[in-house]
Amino acid sequence: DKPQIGVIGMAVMGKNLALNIESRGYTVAIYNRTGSKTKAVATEHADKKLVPSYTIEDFVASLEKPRRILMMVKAGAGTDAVIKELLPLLDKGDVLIDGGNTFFKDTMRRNAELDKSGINFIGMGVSGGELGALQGPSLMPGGQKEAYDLVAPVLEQIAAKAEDGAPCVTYIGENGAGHYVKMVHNGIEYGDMELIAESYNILRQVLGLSVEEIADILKDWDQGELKSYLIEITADILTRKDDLGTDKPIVDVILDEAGNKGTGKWSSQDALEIGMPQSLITEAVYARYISALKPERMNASKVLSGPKPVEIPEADRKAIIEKIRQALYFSKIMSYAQGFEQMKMAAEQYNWELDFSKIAPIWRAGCIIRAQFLQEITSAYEKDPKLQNLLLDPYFTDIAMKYQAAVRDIVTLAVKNGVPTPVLSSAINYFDSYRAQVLPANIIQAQRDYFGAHTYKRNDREGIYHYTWYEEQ
Ligand code: NBP
Repeated sequence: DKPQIGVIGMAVMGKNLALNIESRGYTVAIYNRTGSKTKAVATEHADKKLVPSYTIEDFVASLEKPRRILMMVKAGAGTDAVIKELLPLLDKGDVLIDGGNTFFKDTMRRNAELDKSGINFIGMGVSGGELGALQGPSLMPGGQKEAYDLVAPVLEQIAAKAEDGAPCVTYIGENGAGHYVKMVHNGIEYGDMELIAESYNILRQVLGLSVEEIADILKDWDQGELKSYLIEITADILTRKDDLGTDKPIVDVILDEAGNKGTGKWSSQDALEIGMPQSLITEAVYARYISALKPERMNASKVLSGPKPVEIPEADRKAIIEKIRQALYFSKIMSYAQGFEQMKMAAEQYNWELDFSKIAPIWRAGCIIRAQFLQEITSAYEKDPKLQNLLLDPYFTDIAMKYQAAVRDIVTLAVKNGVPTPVLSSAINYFDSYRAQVLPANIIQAQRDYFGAHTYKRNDREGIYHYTWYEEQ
C-alpha cells in the first residue's frame, strides 16, 4: 500500500496523530528531521502500517497523489524550514497541512505564497494535547475549501466525537481562519484556567478551606453547569500528594510562577489590533505575568500590606461557596461572549465567513476547553447564527441576570480581604459596560477635543463639532 497520508515531525504531537490516523485504517508515511526519532517510532510500532522515510525526498516520493501531508513541527522557523524543503518536491493540487500552533498571519502569508505554486495550504489548529492527538483532538482547519474536502474524511475520522457523535472538526474558513479560531480558543483556555485559580484562591484565602475540601467542592461543581475538563482535572490535581514524599498536597509545593507559550498573548494582541474588548483573556495573561514576578512580589510583600481579613461566620460558608460557583459561571460566560465577539470582528476585518453554529460544536469534545456549557453556546448559534453577542441569547441573558449579584458579592468580599481577582472583576466590569446606555466617554471626547482639537459628535444633532475651549494664543 502506498501511504495515503504523511506526517512530518515525530515529537509528541506528530507521533500521536500519526498513530491516530493509522488506527483508522490508513497507511501513514512518517518523517522527522532527526532520523533517530523516526526510527524509534517505527521500531516501537513495528506492527502498525507506518512507513518511515529518512530523507524528505523519499518521504514525498512514497505518498499517494494528490499528496496529503500533515506537518507537526515547532511553529515559526521550523515550519518555514520544512516548507522550503518540501516546495520543490510537491506538485500542483497537493495538500499541505500545518497542525502547529502557528500565528494566523504566518498562515495567511504561507497560504498566499504556496497558492502561487498551486499547492493547497491548510492551517489547522489542533487542541487536546498528547492524549487528544492520539485518541481524538478538536481540529480547526482553515485554507482552500477544495483542499479541505480532500482531507475531510481523514480529519473527521481522527477528530474527537461529541456526545451526539458529531466529529469535532469543521471547515473554518479561508487562509488563517483556522489558526485564528485556535488562537482565540487558547486565549479562552487562559481565561478559564485563571477563573478556576481565582475561585480556588478565594476558597482557600478568604474561607480558609483546605485543599481537600476545595477538591470536593470542584468535584461537586463538575456535576452541574460548570462540568468541564478543566474543572475535572483541577479537582483531580487537588487530591494529589507531593511525589517527593513531603506529605503535602502537590499544589502546595508547586512554585506560583506561571509559564506561557504566547498564544494567549497573541489573542489579546489581535483583540487590541482589531478594536474589540477582550479584557478577561488579557487579564488572565497579565495574571501569569505578575505571578512570574515572584522575587519582586516577595520583596514588596515586606513593605506593602493589605486589609485585615473579614471574619466569615460558619453559617454563611455554604452560601458563599455557591456564590463563588455562580461567579465563576457568570465570568466564563463573559469570557466566551468576548471571544466570539472577537472572532466576529476578525471575520469582518480579515474577510472570513465564520459560522459559529459550526465552530462552537467542535469545542464540545477533544479540546482543553471542552465543557457541557459549549452545548448551550452551540444551541444559541444554531437558533441564531447571526447572534450579536452571546449575552443576548435567552439562556445566557437569564444566567447573567440571575448570577450577577453573586459576582458583585464575591468580588467585593475578595477586594475587602485583599485577595486579587483580576478576571472575576473584569467579568462584572464587562457586563456593566456592555449593558450601559451611557458610558463616561463624553468626558474622554471632551478631553480629546480640549487638548488636541480631535472634535466630537453630539447626542442631539448630526455633525462634527469643535468647542472653543480657550482663546488661540
Ligand atoms: P515541538 O513543538 O517540540 O517541535 C518539535 C518538532 O519540530 C520535532 O519534530 C523537531 O525535529 C521539529 N523541528 C524543529 Br524544533 N525545527 C525544525 C526545523 N528547522 N526543520 C524541521 N523540523 C524541525 O513538538 P510538539 O510538542 O509535538 O508540537 C508540534 C506542534 O504542535 C507545535 O507547533 C506545537 O505548538 C503544536 N501543538 C502542541 C500541543 C502540545 O500539547 N504539545 C498541542 C497542540 C498543538 P527534530 O526532532 O529534528 O528536532
